[in-house]
Amino acid sequence: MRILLVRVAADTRYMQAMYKVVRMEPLSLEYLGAAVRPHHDVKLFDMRLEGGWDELRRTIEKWNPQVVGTGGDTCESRACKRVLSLAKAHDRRILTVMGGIHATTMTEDCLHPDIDVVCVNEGVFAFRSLVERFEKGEGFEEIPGLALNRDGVQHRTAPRPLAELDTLPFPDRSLTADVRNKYGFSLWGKHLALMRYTQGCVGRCDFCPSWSLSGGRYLRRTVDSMLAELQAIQEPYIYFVCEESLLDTKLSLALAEAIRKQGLGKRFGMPLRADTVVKKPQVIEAWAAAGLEDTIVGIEQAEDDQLQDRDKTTSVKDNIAALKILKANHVNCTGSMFFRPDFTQDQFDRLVEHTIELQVDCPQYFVLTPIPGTKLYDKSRDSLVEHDFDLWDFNHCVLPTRMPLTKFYDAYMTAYATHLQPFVVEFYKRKLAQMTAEETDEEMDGLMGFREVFGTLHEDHKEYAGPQA
Ligand code: B12
Ligand code: SF4
Repeated sequence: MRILLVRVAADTRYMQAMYKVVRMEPLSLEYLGAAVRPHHDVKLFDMRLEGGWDELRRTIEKWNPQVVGTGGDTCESRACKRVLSLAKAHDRRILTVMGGIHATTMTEDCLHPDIDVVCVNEGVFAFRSLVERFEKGEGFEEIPGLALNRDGVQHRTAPRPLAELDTLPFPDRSLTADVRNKYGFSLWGKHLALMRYTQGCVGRCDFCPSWSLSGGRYLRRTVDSMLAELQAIQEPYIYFVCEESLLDTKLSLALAEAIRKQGLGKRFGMPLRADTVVKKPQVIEAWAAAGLEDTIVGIEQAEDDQLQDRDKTTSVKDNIAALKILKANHVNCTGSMFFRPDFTQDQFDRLVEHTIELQVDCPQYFVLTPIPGTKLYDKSRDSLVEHDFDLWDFNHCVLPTRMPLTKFYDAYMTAYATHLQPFVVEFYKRKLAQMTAEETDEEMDGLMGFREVFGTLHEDHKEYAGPQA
């Protein structure tokens, strides 16, 4: 069968700006490709790099796929639907499939006349069975983990148990061979590959869907499987798509040691909880020796009571101690912080001040968003003020603000003045020194593009006007 997998690009200004600097390989689609190859002919089309809607339409017309699959975040869900509508407009016999985080946590929103099948959670084995049965002309009711859209009604099949990570095939990176040199993660690293190492988290934060998606479990791969995949990756920089990479001390030490011994010369980035860093400084040390260069740490808030409000079990004390350990090991910390929509100017100022006290190498700010599949969504669904999923990108307010909208977004943009702090400038210098002149120009252009969008975020709201000044 001819199968077209599409990495969507949302049309919104924020996401378009993001794709210029944050453009990671479509790992989920590479997994799906591996699931059905070599028995089927698979093409992966990355809309961020290979052209927009017209080019996608031409590709569909020219290649005439029998199956089209796509997926994305909530803020990309409208674009996903449009991809599948384009496929159906070409030929209604094409089997259209949507998966990924939005399809998993808002399955009912994917009841759409141009979507045949919705894949809930892990997709590798579901997609393989789907394609096999479609080829034979058989029904899909027996395949666990799906929602089948028929005549305006959605039927759920049995739930699918999570796959152990070592049972998954390695992602098929040859599907992106032509564009791989364009993948990167802003300042962190160009020529960057993604790799799945663990899945799940011990945290139960109310704004995060990840822990419930893994059924509260922490899944991990073996050292042998990790090494085998690592050796096949050409890129020098690898980012682990975990929720929290180093929870398993014994495994983490063994993997770091094996990587160091192999002398692969790779650099690594991974997300870590502050309390993991604090409890396991020896693991950080071992990973720094193995090439760990960057982490993302959810600092989130400046006060313990605000962290507790979000069921975050790390504390301000953990955050302070974690930053010290990371700095001692020369590991850069990208700290993720969020502004609550109901923040006052003083609360904005306090969080920014805290970022400076902590000396977060690369501060990243977001707007607290009650994303589907979270406890926060359940708590706040009656207070939503913005229902257009295009704006659910963690940068627009979808809950009521206390400040007028323009003031809120002014304060939001002003927070990024932290990037002029000497310790952030040092981070920029370290990272830009690893780039070619051309990459530096592209990166700086991209970052300036973000600035323009950030200055006018309020203009994107059609539904919510905010309180009067
Ligand atoms: C790594 C990661 C990133 C990376 C890379 C992201 C990327 N898309 O390129 C970085 C750090 C850059 C990032 C950025 C962002 N992220 Co992010 N990210 C993650 C994380 C931790 C892991 C995702 C991952 O790669 N998993 C591994 C792959 C293999 O699994 P998968 O994508 O789930 O795919 C499997 C199944 O879903 C399914 N599947 C997926 N697609 C399809 C399609 C079909 C047809 C089928 C059948 C099946 C299927 O099969 C796949 C294989 O099993 C998740 C947390 C999570 N638990 O998902 C958050 C997460 C997805 N990110 C999130 C968000 C909000 C963002 C940002 C919008 C934040 C921002 N404003 O900057 C950006 C947007 C990036 C973008 N879309 O371009 C949210 C999304 C919530 C939502 N409902 O929208 C999550 C869930 C984090 C959270 N806890 O809230 N992210
Ligand atoms: S610590 Fe991070 S990954 Fe874990 S539940 Fe909280 S937000 Fe999610």
